[in-house]
Amino acid sequence: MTTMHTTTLPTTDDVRARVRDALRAVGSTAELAGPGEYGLPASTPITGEVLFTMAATTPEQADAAIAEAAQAFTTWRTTPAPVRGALVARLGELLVEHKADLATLVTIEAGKITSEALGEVQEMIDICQFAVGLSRQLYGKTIASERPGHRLMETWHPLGVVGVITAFNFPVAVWSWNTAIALVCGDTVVWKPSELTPLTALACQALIERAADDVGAPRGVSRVIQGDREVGELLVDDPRVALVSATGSVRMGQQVGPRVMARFGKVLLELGGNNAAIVTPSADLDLAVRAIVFSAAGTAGQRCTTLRRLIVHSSVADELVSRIVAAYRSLPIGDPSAEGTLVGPLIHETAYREMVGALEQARADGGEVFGGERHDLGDESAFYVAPAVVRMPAQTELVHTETFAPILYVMTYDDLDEAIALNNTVPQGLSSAIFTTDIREAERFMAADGSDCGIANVNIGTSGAEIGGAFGGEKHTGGGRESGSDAWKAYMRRATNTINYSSDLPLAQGVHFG
Ligand code: UN1
Repeated sequence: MTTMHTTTLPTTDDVRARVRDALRAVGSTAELAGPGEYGLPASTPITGEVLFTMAATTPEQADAAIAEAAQAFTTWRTTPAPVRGALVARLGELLVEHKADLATLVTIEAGKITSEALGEVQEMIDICQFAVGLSRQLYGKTIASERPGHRLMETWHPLGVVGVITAFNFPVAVWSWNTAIALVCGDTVVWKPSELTPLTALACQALIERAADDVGAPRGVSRVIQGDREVGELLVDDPRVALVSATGSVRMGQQVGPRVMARFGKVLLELGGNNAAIVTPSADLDLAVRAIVFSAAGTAGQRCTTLRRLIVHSSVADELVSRIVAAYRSLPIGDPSAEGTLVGPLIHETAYREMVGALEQARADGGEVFGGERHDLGDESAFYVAPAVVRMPAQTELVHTETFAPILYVMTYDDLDEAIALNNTVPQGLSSAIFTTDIREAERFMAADGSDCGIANVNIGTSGAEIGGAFGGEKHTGGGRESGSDAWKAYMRRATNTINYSSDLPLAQGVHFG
């Protein structure tokens, strides 16, 4: 594949200057030192180089951050929810004002193209608006009591400190999904961002502190701690942290989940995906090709919702694959901050090595690989690759594994039951889609014996969900739900109240006692 996009990469010094400007604009006063000075490097996949270094949070500082959040909780939990909403409303305003600054940092740290980086910040603005409305809608139920003169009801109360652990690929949106909802629910937050994206975290922290100052909320409502895995483990093991909401790999979730549960903390896990789309003979192929290319090659294949498997009816497979390969050939690959680029870099060399390894295995399994080669843009430590399409003879063991890179495996089917079985026969259960104009097929896909994923779409791709729905998936994806719908319930505790307004004491279930 010979996609040529003639952007040259910016110099690392140029990228550094953009970071300084963006951080200054959002009001961050964080100290940034040169490479080699401190333990926590801030790099960019655009050139693959270290931009700055920062001091990682020490265990003592992390302890103090959790203590501050726990202290803030003692007043925040009784602050009326609509007043809490005012803080999130202010955060939303600041995000509107600084949308471009934050998107610049997302592009620099995560390598997202500008449009997708702006979209990620828009997702933050959207969740803030949702959460502000929610701050007046934290409804409980009133339930019919079996006893005369009694009333049963549910009340929802804040949980405590929420530990938020996020991944590099959505360095700001996932923090905001958790934080906006947690704050209106009366919780306070301590955030451990990916060690690959410390700069965007500094910017978010500056904005939430400004918002807190502007509305008179304690800064302790939202703290950030930075560093590698050990720093995150402090949240996982701390009994003051009531809920750990973690986004990342299945392996990470397998460690975090049991550790939090062992101390009877709550967990909300949003882990790997291995998302498939079924393309039926009745599908609108023009629409399907556009949706598939965005879902599979967008964000250079580095979303948890990225389309990784295509299950195509054998009657349309050849045509569909050749149209996808042709579309892939025209995708401009290069500097994600340059206009017109559609595919930016992989996050680091390890991601590239994993992609190469998966493609080698695919060939060994009898797969036919289109694309996947590295693009040399003059910087050895940056990893730009052409997205790959692989026609597989079967859904092998390899296809059951999530490789966080732009590889789309294509399998064929003849019968819809077989296609749905292929969709479901992977350990992960995040997102899925069907392309069809046949209502029976669409409904079947969404029925109880259809897709087993948390997201099951019709005639749109697997990625790019709106914040209004609950986001998350089943099986190895972890079962958690974040952002919209009633996902807020995971951030609160429920009390069932039975109120006796009679002067008798009837016992439930007809029990007589004395
Ligand atoms: C993720 O990749 O962790 O649905 C989140 C989407 C985005 C969120 C992805 N709204 O693709």
